[in-house]
Amino acid sequence: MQDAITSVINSSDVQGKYLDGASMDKLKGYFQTGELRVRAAAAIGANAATIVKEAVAKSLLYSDVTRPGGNMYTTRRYAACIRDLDYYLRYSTYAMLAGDPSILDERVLNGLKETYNSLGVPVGSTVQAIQAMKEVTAGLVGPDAGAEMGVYFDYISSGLS
Ligand SMILES: CCC1=C(C)/C(=C/C2=NC(=C\c3[nH]c(/C=C4\NC(=O)[C@H](C)[C@H]4CC)c(C)c3CCC(=O)O)/C(CCC(=O)O)=C2C)NC1=O
Repeated sequence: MQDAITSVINSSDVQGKYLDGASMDKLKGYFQTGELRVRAAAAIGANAATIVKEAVAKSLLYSDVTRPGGNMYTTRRYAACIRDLDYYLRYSTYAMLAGDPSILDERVLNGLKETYNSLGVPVGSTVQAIQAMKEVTAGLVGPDAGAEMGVYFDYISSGLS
């Protein structure tokens, strides 16, 4: 896993150089938003179950996936879906704190599409639910931290699509 600091240092190291202006600006931006990130992570952690519940209500409830024959139908599959959304929220929060999406590639997206396809989990509905979490989260943490979280919700969405 990388973060905003190691990613800038690694790419300077590959060139055998000190950090250039653009790298310094990246780091400055990251440090300046440090408190914002920590505060947002605390708010999300304290409200995770509510975020997931509201996102499900906005996107999946009373749709085809929750009806008999749908992939979320039966308590077991409903619970698996809620658990997946909680993974997406928690790992997006980690990535937001790190300022880097690599943790999503390594721990979430690796092999996920193949798993979903083999189980018939609908990717379109999953992406809708992730986008609903993005809206609900932004409502909770405000537009600046919300936009930062949005980067990682979108990263998972496009990784699945
Ligand atoms: C931390 C990394 C990680 C991820 C991401 C993960 C996802 C993941 N979701 C799964 C299943 C599942 N995922 C869903 C999710 C959904 N179905 C829908 O219709 C909705 C649209 C959607 C929720 C938004 C469902 C219903 C299953 C169970 C499918 C089945 O067994 O038939 C499975 C198969 C094994 C299992 O059931 O536990 C995995 C591996 N596991 C992990 O360890």
